[in-house]
Amino acid sequence: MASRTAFRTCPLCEAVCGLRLRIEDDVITEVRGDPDDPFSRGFLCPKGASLGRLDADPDRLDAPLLRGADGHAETGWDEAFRHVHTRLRDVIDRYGNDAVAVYIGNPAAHSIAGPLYAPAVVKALRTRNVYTASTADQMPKHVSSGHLFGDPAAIPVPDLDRTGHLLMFGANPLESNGSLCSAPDFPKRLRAVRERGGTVTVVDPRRTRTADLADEHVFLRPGADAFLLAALVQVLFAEDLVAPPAALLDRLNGLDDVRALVHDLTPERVARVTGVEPATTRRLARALAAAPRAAVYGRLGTTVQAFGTLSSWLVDVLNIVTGNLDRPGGAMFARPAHRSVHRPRRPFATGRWHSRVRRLPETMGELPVATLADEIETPGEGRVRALITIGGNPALSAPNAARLDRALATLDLMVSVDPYLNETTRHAHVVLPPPRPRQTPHYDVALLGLAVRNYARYSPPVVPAPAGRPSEAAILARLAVTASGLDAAPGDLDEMIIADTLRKAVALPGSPVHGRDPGELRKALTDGTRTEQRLDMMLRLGPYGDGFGDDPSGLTLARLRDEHPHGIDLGALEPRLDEVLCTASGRIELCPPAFAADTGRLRAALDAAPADPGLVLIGRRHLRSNNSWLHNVPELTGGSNTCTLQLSTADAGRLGVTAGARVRVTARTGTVEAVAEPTDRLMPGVVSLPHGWGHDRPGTRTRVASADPGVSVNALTDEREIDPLSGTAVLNGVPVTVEPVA
Ligand SMILES: Nc1nc2c(c(=O)[nH]1)N[C@H]1C(S)=C(S)[C@@H](COP(=O)(O)OP(=O)(O)OC[C@H]3O[C@@H](n4cnc5c(=O)[nH]c(N)nc54)[C@H](O)[C@@H]3O)O[C@H]1N2
Ligand SMILES: Nc1nc2c(c(=O)[nH]1)N[C@H]1C(S)=C(S)[C@@H](COP(=O)(O)OP(=O)(O)OC[C@H]3O[C@@H](n4cnc5c(=O)[nH]c(N)nc54)[C@H](O)[C@@H]3O)O[C@H]1N2
Ligand code: SF4
Ligand SMILES: [Mo]
Repeated sequence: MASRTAFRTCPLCEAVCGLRLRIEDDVITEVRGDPDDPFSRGFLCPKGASLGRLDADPDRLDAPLLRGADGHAETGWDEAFRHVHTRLRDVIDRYGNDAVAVYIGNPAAHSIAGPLYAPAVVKALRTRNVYTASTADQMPKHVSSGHLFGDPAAIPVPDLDRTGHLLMFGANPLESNGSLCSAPDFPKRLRAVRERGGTVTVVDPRRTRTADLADEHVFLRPGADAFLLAALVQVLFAEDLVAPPAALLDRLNGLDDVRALVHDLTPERVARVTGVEPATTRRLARALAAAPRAAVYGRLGTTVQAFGTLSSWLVDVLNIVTGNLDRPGGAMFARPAHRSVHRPRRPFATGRWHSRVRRLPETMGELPVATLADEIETPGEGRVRALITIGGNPALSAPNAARLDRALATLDLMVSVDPYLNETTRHAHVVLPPPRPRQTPHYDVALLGLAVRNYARYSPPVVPAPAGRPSEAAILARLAVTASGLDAAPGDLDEMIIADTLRKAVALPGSPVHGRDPGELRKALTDGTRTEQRLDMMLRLGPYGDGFGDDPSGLTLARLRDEHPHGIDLGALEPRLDEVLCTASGRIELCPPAFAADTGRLRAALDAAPADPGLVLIGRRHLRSNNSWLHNVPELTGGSNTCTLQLSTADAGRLGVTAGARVRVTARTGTVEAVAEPTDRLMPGVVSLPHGWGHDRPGTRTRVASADPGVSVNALTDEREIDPLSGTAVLNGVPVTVEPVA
């Protein structure tokens, strides 16, 4: 048996760990952490360890599927694309471009193909109906950064390895391995903060495993982050603890506006909604101000809630007013190797168009996934009749997903680029499956800009895809060409993108290729596939690149791949605010008018808060799970990874619910039944269901997942509830009732 070792990045979560694979007869037979990866240094979690089993999953699709009267049947690639072409043209000709919607899911952010080719599909369709998982996730952070810094992609990360004080809101990296903060072995990095004498504080309605590791855990009512964060800012101003260094102050507009805005949001006033003792709030604020190197970090708990944008903004307000933005040990901007610092910038704005039915504003070219069902169901001009999904499972992941699931069944055409026939893709008329992970190249275009060290790694495919099997990049390129209606080859798309990028780069003063001939530069890109050539171009134009010969020792794809197969460490994060800032004023806009206006809604919610808010539901992530699609790997199922309703022991006693009993959970949108798990880890008044379950639908082909289906938490979430500034779904803090099942 031919056995060899291969290296690649784990594509499963944001921690971007390096893997060492044993390959026998072209199959992955063992997965270890890559000890020579300078960033992950051999770390591996159970999900990464099971990549071989995921890769070999017999339920993965090996050929395109066409839906007929008797369900889905395999077909050839040409036949599948002919079908897409004919039916897509038909919808566009009859109803116009906006009748075709796109939904791009989470795995599209964990590949080369997603970031480099999904935008081309969107562009080719010329539709306003663009949806992604971002509006069920991190969009508030983009909107916040867009307004504050001018660039929605400029999201500062906590400088984990150097901070002396970490204040975390709504993040559970011991299960999730971190998000909007790529840090392999996040747990070890957190422990190290304490080992070097620093402190870690976790603010969460649930005492998580991350909270266990912290110095302090503070219970906070779901959805109340903005109130607590505003009170922290208020204390800093009131106690004269606001002291940004002169260099930061010089780049700041709106400091006094923020002071005025929060002046009355005292710890005492907000305590009735936060559930946090005023003395605790004051102590947290003082400790943050006193720490020489501190970072505030907020994640999913702070974004998928009614005040997601205000919370995301106030996290950075705290980092800025305490002088911790853009300094070692504080909140810093990564400098990814593939993103040129010389690029054309457009002013950031949201609401450049609105959704048809609910008039919700566009953010980053997207409409809220919370309104996709409205756009499919509501008659009239511009109604969505066709949907293309790329690596997404909105039939489980979207708010009120049960409604969306029903709506998907009514589409004239649905096309899914996805390796599984699951809850979403079962509705697809055509399923286009990408090859297996071992046959797929990898570079983290989307995640390396959020890493706690500057780092890059390229993984070529470990084994070639079978003959005739297109890569995901090739599938998306062909889909883009098909959607455009142009008579072009998929490779023409790459050529157009390369030409366009080079043309802009040579025109930009300061760029390493300013003034050069784009045709000559194109000729220098000879390495590998066209996808690899595009990556080579990005790296060479990037901050460590060779500038197409300008700096002969600089990075190229060949150098990264051949000389650094375990990845390259490009150093600790460095201050780079001036490189990042691109607001119209050239300064940080600390108090954007839209955010100031939204504090009116915050105050109204404070005044209207009932004395007894009843039970509210939050989500939960398990270490051996990944959103909706790892439940099909036998090694990862069972044990603690089960779909139970957690509730506080106090509430369980009050409701007469014992461990293992069945309970019925009811919200405006629906009802589910689950097994109860009373725990002292949840604050009274809060219940929790993990997300990504509900694998009991007919017509799917995920046999392991279907055997232990669980229930969908998104049968209970409400598509009407969004954070208006970002269109992001409110997935936490959902009002529910719980009763024992007789
Ligand atoms: N094992 C595993 N890893 C994953 C995933 C997975 O499904 N499984 N998913 C990946 C994805 S897509 C993402 S986006 C990341 C998410 O990464 P994290 O943000 O770390 O994810 P969660 O574990 O959902 O943590 C959110 C925390 O917020 C708390 N919370 C809920 N509501 C509130 C609130 O209103 N305020 C506050 N302060 N806290 C609240 C929850 O109790 C929970 O502990 O994880 C990624 N990694
Ligand atoms: N109630 C509640 N809802 C939530 C959340 C929550 O915490 N609570 N979390 C939200 C968050 S953070 C997120 S990111 C979203 C996720 O929402 P989605 O992205 O819609 O859902 P996933 O479960 O990540 O689905 C991934 C899909 O991609 C497919 N896939 C896997 N690998 C590949 C690949 O290589 N290529 C392609 N093309 N497809 C692939 C899988 O088969 C699956 O169909 O869910 C959100 N929904
Ligand atoms: S932490 Fe994330 S990237 Fe690392 S091995 Fe686990 S799933 Fe893969
Ligand atoms: Mo996510």
